[in-house]
Amino acid sequence: MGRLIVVSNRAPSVDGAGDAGGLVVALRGSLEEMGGLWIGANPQTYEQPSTELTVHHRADFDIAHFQISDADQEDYYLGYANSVLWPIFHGRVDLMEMQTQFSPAYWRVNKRVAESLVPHLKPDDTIWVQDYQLIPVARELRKLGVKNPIGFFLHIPVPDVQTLRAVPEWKKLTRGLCAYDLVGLQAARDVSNLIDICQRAVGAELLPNGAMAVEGRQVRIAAFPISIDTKGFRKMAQRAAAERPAPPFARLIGVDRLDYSKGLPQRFEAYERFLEKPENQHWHGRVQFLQVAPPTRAGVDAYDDIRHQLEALAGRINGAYGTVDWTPIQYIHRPLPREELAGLYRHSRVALVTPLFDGMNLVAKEFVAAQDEDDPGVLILSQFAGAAEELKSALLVNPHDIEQCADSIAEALNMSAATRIRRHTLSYDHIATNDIAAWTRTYLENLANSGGEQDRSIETAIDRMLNMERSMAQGLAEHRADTFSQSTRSKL
Ligand code: ADQ
Repeated sequence: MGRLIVVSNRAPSVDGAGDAGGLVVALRGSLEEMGGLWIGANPQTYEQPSTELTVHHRADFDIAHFQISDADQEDYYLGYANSVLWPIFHGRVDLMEMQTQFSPAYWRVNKRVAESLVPHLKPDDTIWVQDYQLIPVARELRKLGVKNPIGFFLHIPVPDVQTLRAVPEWKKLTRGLCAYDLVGLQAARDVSNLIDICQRAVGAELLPNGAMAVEGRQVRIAAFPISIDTKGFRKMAQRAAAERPAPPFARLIGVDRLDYSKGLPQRFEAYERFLEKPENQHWHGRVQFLQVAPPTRAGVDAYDDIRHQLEALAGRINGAYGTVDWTPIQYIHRPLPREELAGLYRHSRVALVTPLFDGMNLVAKEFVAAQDEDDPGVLILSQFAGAAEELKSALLVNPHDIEQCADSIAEALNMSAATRIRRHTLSYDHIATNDIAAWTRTYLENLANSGGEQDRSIETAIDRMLNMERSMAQGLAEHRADTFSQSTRSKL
């Protein structure tokens, strides 16, 4: 078995600090077992970047850095990746900010990453590229004659074809994706969007075995919903919660990077509406909403805007409803350590995970993992998070529907212990089986079977999509029936 070469925008740190959580936990086992190399941008930028990788040896796997220039950091990373691709892939054409130098920088950096990688490759290596910053890497590697299996995983959602067409280079991006052997996506909805895009952008043909045929080669597209170290997170939450007392009020919690895709203003408005409704007055003074939202991508205008918007909303809510003894909303604008977050989740009655569009959303899974199974909290989850295809026993909401979200907060706070336990058990059992180790294993097995002649024994993109859609429809029906019977009960 050859080595695993992971390529991502950021590599783990050389000293292992900050490994907890995220992809490192997911991939460390495979990197150790297969012998591995993880390639990512050097956190420092350079005036004259070198074209060679600098390799560092860690006990578990090697890390190699590529260098990018100060200008490329602006144009490739903050520019094309985060001001064009991020908004478009999250359906926000209105927030796309295109400048002429962005797109050349994106392809230039990706070409350089491919060129710097080639001298380090061995014929039996498997390459796994991560996320939207690096879509063109496989095509650049193929141009350089690389025949190794190359996989890609997109952590963010795939928009519909009309939205993607707003990017002038939409066909070039699609061709880039088609140079991989296996494109892994978060959810069934993404698979169906990407199949449509490939057909329209590059005339790809869907084969009976589920692969897409493009330009004389085949690419497989399938959903591999990412997950967490469920049991590890649960233990951490138990430990952390034991160290501090539960709060004297019912806590609602939201934990997000401060990003416009996360639906934070709508969430604040829903909480405000919940407080405003006469039937919820008895919760005043007995509930508190804690929102943790550290800044990201400072310098991109859309992020500065959302920050100001939230500060104003938090001030408005506290000003209108707060008393000397009660602060209705607590807003922390910096990251918290994972262990502390885990304890806070466990001591919360409700989690508000209400993105407008999200690849997966791991906070939803972390909240479920952290709960006390005998007295669990309730997850309010946006139907537009990839996680909604799996966590069907959550209270699913449309984050744009402020009234529905406000009512869901009341429903969650008033929910009986028996219903909370039943809903939590369904979600927990799902993520206990489908954890991060299962994600990595399934993806790599499928990638191993994807190169060259297609192996018909693996589940095809279409099979997966249809199965997920079927179970999604069933889950929604169950959820509706459950919601219906509860609201009927409460009216009787
Ligand atoms: P993100 O958009 O960063 O990731 P998400 O999955 O919610 O979104 O969070 C990733 C991690 O960051 C979680 O482990 C979470 O605990 C941590 N985190 C978030 N907010 C935090 C805070 N305020 N303080 C400390 N830690 C915080 C992208 C996609 C997602 C996809 C992931 C993984 O946008 O849709 O789920 O990648 O594929």
